[in-house]
Amino acid sequence: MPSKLEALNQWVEQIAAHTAAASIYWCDGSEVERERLTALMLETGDLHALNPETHPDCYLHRSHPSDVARVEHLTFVCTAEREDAGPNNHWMAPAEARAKMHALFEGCMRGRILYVVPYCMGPIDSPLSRCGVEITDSPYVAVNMGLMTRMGAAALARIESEGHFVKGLHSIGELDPERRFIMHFPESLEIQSYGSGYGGNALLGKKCHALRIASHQARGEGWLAEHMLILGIQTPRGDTHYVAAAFPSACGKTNLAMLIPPEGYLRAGWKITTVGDDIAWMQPGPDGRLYAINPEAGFFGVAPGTSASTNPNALAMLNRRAIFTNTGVTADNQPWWEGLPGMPSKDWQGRDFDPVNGPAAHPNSRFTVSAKQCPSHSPEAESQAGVPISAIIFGGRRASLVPLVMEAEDWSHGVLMGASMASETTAAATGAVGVVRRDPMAMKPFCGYHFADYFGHWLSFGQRGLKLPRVFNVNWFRKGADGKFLWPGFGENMRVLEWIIARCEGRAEAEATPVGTLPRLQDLHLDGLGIEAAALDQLLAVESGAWETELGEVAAFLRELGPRVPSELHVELERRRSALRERAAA
Ligand code: GTP
Ligand code: SPV
Ligand code: MN
Repeated sequence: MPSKLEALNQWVEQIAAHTAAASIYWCDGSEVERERLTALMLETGDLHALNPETHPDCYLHRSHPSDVARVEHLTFVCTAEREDAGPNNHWMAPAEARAKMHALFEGCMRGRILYVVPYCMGPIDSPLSRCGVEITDSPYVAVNMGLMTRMGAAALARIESEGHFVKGLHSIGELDPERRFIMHFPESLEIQSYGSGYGGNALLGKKCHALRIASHQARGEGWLAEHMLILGIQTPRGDTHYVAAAFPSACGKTNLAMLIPPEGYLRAGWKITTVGDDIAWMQPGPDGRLYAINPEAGFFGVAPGTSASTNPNALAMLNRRAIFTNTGVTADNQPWWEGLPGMPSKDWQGRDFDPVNGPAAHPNSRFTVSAKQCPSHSPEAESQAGVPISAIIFGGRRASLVPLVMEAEDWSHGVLMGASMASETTAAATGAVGVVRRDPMAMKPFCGYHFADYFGHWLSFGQRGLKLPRVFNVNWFRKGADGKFLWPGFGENMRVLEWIIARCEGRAEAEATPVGTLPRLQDLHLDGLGIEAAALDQLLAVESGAWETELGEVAAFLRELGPRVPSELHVELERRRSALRERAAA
């Protein structure tokens, strides 16, 4: 008997029969197993070994060229009532979705091994953690789940003792974009994904479980499942503040989570530690503060742009025991992407590199690696209770308008700030890149229920008598007239974090504006930064007219979400709009 849990065995048997799998393999998460599956994939060509001297135990996976990113147009939330999924999700009636998926899965694993992947999102012994089982016919998915989650025997033991788990069913199918769907059934805690092997579509513990399903559960249970990094900031006085930050896909979470402070800060005794780079589950603790865990155990990070100058911590963790997906390679078989020194020899499709074909690495090429390999990895990532959050930061890619940093007046204003977020689209999802769209709390692709209800859930935390974090908004991506970024970003973002922490400690000055409270130039620590005064003025400017237009668009966006939007949010927004009008008139 593979498991002590009869319901699990029965489900596996039933899927194996329906998909006509050749055999069933229960993953135990051991090192021997990882080696065995890796050897198998080297044989089938799913993986290519990289240079064993420079990159021991590192492999390259080249995906199908049409299967390189999340597919939001093929991702559905299948609630009984259409309204519950909201206008922010694609919806399909559960019965229709089940019938469609039943037909696709029928016989799809003929000749293939069915892998049973038990996993735990969060530390194995934490009451905040949740478990799932993914059935997949992809050994690449099984091995990636081994890096990204607590996968195997310990997770299975927890599932057996709890008696319930999120059911995830996945097949790469034919990798045909016409036969590709990612279906979520939040009301019965099920996920069915067909036709893609790409991360967010196929590693079901990540976006499907830890965000879409978990956000739905969190609403019912009074907690938050968010698209947020978690980092620790140790101050020269020796205390540590934890910060959670929501930026949309490919907008800088991994980079901020692993930040190395500029030299002067290091000398003064500042230190950054990494708890997570993509997802945070947050819950009020007994002291009324919000406590966060990172449900993941690894990083599935964007490769292009990762370099010794932008993210040395990431580079240092990627020289062993890592999987690269859709990067290029150098002549001596090292992984290569735009931003690294040297030259590519082959591109992400395995062709001889030719700039005519575009970049050598796919813009959404990624690495998978255990979080423990990161030099800034925080031991608190294993904490059962999670870490107390002092500040929540929202941010996006905005070439204009949005200042470098501002603080919300209070929790309701902070919720409005998050709900008002917009950002340029990136290569993390298929479709146009660089188009500004509304992406509230960086959850547009990931919220498993109606955004109006989601905003209401966020606001409800303000009514629970909690010691909530302060809320901020940042923008590293403001551009000047020459089209270049005004702010150097990366390690220099420490200067903004310092002000944020000082605000949390009640030590920093600022100036209130209708859209948020901003530091004045003298409130930021800017020595040695070497950017022009005019650029700094632009980065810290709040232009009334342009903001009136922006908030008019936010009002239209909230109206489009319909009558379920809490009136408190409308009131908060109108207060800001009339203050802007008064300011413009003055
Ligand atoms: P997902 O994994 O898709 O959720 O993305 P992420 O939010 O973790 O994004 P990541 O940190 O991987 O950054 C994506 C891209 O933005 C990379 O190419 C980075 O080099 C770039 N980037 C990150 N931080 C900064 C910054 O401070 N300034 C600038 N200009 N670019 C940045
Ligand atoms: C994102 O797109 O936000 C990611 C990568 O973090 S994926 O897991 O593929 O969704
Ligand atoms: Mn993400």
